[in-house]
Parts: sequence; C-alpha cells; structure tokens
Amino acid sequence: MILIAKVQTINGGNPAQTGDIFRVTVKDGFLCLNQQVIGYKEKLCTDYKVRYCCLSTSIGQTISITTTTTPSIPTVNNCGRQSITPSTQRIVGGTEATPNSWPWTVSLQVRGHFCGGTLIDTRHVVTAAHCLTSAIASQIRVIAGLHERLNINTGRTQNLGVSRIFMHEQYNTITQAHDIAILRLSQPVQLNSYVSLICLPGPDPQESMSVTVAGWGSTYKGSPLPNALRQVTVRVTNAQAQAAYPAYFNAQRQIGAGIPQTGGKDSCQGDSGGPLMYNSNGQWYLSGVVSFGTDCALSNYPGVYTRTSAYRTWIQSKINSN
Ligand code: 4AZ
Repeated sequence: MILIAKVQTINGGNPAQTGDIFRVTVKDGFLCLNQQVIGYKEKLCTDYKVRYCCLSTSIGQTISITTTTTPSIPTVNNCGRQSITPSTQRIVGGTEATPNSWPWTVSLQVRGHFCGGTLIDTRHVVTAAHCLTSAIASQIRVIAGLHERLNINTGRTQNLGVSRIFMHEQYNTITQAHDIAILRLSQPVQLNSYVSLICLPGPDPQESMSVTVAGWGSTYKGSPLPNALRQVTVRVTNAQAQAAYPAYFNAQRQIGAGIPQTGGKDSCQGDSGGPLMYNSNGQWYLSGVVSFGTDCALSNYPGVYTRTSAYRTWIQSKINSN
C-alpha cells in the first residue's frame, strides 16, 4: 500500500518544505525533504515529528521508512513562541486575551474549570499543588487550545486525560511552600497554531519587570468566572510580597507580582496553577505558577507565584521519570 503524505511544519519552512508531497509506505510517519541534504540521512525537524530525509532522486519513489519520535522536551529555539500574537494591552484589571494567543495555557476541568496549567512539553502540564490536593488523575480533563471555558468542543480544542500526578513532595498546605505539581497526559498533545509549548526558565524576571498572567479566574474577589481567557500584565514586586507575607514569602522560591501602591491588577481565584510569563528576546518563559495572595488586586498584597526556576531539577526529574 502506498500513502501520499503532505509534509507540513508547524512554523512553515525548512527542514520540511511545507506542502511537498511524497509517496511513502504504510510504515509511515512523514518524510522530511531538505534538498540540501545529500544522501539518505536522519534529520531532526524543529516541529513535532522526526522525519527522514532522502536523496532528491528518490522523491516520488515508493520507499520504505522507519519512524522515530521526537524527544518530548522542546528545543530551546521553538518554545515560547505563539502563532497568534497576543494583544499588547497590558484577570483582575486585565483584558480578554486574543483567542489562542497563549497556546500553552490549559484549563484543568472536573465537571468544569477548577485551575489553570501550562504545557511544558507534549506530555506534561505544570500547575499548582494546591489545585490537586483532592484530585483523582482519572477524573481530570486537560483542555488545550481553549478560549471560552464553557466551549470545550471546538476545532481548536484538545481534551486530554491525565495518567499521573506528581505533587511536590514538600508542598505545605498551610504555608503554600513548594506549590507546584506536574500532570502527565495520557496521550501527547498535537502541537499546532493553537496549542504549543512555553519555555522553562530561563531568564528570571527581576524586581519591577513586567510579567503577564493568563487565566479563567475571577475578575474581582468572589466574582463568577469569566467565560473567555483573560490576561493581565503586572510587575515583579518581591519586596512588597516580603512585607505583605513575612511568614510565608520566600524570594528564593517564590515571585511576588502586582501593581505596587495602586493594586487593581492581579490573578485571582480560578487563575491558580496558571502561568506567570516573562518575555525575553521574543520568547515566553514560565517564570511562575499562580499560587496565593490575600484577596485579589489589593494595593499592598501582591499575588504570590511559585518561582519555577527554583524547581528546574525537580521538573526535569518528574518529566523524565517512568
Ligand atoms: C486563589 O484563591 C487565589 N491574588 C489565587 C491567586 C491570588 C489570590 C487568590 C492572587 O486561588
């Protein structure tokens, strides 16, 4: 049997020439065409599948190929870039996001949205441990490619199961120290214009730098959840977090962010587990995970985020585990 495969990259361009057509056998996978490659050779494509390159003379011939899969860890170059540009306006005090402009942001649902999360590779979501204290893996759905919380069945959404929960072993339900967890998906997400991966830290945002939070959380303390994903840009304010939460805040492993003196912009209930994102050189990094705060958007009480850079080794050990 012969298959005709249309080669398409996520971002277009090399190493596969988007739209090129090949004949391959049923032992399929896709074929990677790079006319610069002389000889039969393996080539790592920058998007979501490893393909085989071939002699240009073999194009159009029936060939037998074996497929391999890409490692699930994104390449540094490819993470944190979205196809759909977010609005530049800067949850509480925020604006509705341009649909699918935060393509690594997912909604965790059990009979409805309960927390946010962030795709760090095709099989793993980073979220907050406090979201999962009473969770059962088999009951959680991870909705990727989502814009409207209540509209989980669109051509852009992917509804994924969870095979494993990794809670941080030192997570403290009282102090909220180590409020980080990882979900392993029961099948990989398909990456496309609406679903992609954020970069792990990375550069750490320093005091007063701008960072953006996205989520389906309340727009003021106690409000009903909005339907559409929202975003807000706040500033790193560790000094104020230290002053506001002296018994809890630890700048080594947490980030405080808000609008000093003024308040008015913050994450809130329902945003928990979602990303605090930092843009450096055109790529977005997962700097923090929405963790806690006193109410929402109060002037002297910034939101507190788990500092993901403090958990890189922990994250790697979980995503590499069986
Ligand atoms: C919450 O209840 C919550 N202002 C999350 C974040 C913040 C406050 C509350 C930060 O999940």
